[in-house]
Amino acid sequence: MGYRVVVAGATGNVGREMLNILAERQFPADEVVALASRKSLGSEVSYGDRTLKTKDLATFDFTGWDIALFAIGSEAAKEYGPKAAKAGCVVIDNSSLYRYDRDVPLIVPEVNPEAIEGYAKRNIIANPNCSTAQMVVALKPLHDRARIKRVVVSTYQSVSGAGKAGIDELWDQTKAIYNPTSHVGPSKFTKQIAFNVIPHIDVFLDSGETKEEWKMVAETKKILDTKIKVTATCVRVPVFVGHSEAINIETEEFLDEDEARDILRVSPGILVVDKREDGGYVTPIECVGDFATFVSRIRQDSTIDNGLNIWVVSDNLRKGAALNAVQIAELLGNRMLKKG
Ligand code: 11C
Repeated sequence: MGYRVVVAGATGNVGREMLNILAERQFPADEVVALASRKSLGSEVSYGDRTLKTKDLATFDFTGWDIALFAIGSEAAKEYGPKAAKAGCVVIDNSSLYRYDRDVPLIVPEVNPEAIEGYAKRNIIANPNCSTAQMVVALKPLHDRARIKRVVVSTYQSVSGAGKAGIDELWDQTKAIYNPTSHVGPSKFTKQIAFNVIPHIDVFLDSGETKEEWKMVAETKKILDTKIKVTATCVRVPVFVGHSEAINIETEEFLDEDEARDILRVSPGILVVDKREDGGYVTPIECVGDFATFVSRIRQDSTIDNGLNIWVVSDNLRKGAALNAVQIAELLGNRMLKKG
């Protein structure tokens, strides 16, 4: 006997990936339903070799369903999260709404799987921000070995992090640059994204940092260790899929770069590609469609006593969103909601 699984927001980039990954990983589902808002109602989505017709999220009865993967944004999660949870369906929510709630576990299965035990307080589990997820996967094994004190991270985030509108804007602007009769100005982004980079993701906070930067700090503390200091600069780049991060790490104990590479090579969810030669590292275009978090450019930072630099790349729609959510569902199934 398998699970009855809901995917809400099934027509969006993340929702579609959730369906793909449930099928690819052969998640033990007896039944999968795809939900969408009224405006996408009736559209069809793929689930393995099947096609599902979307149903209405607004009128859906969650009673009798085991797990709901939400890719519907904070506003909708506020309305439908408690409704599903109350009906006994465990919600795995990809929005930021519940991430900082003490009674909601925020989980990256390679890092803090034990947090799943707290799921029943609200019947809701939060999925982290994409830039945090891939970073903590890489930091965890290094922290276990040498205790990380401080992290300085600069991100290079793809436009798919801003949804379909972000993808369309990069595509349309790029084409328009080659066509002198057309012009596509900024709309989803604040400045031209084609052939440019923008040091601004999400809203500005009073501190001067952006909310995306704040999320990397707050979420790393909640998932990995409250004592780790993180400072982030988050930048949007003209890449369709795949977030990259240049991470500087200061540890309490000395960690040699060769040992760090060996540790990362055998750590869950990580693939090390680190040859010190032309092309001996991973770029975002190569990580698209993959499950792994890739780590390259592992090297000592000799400006401090215990410093390392690494380059981390992952598919933001997968490890940064849909894959992590499905891994949480697997964890929930294996440890808490056993069937059969
Ligand atoms: C971006 N990281 O690249 C964002 C997208 O809190 O789940 C995901 C936002 C979030 O724009």
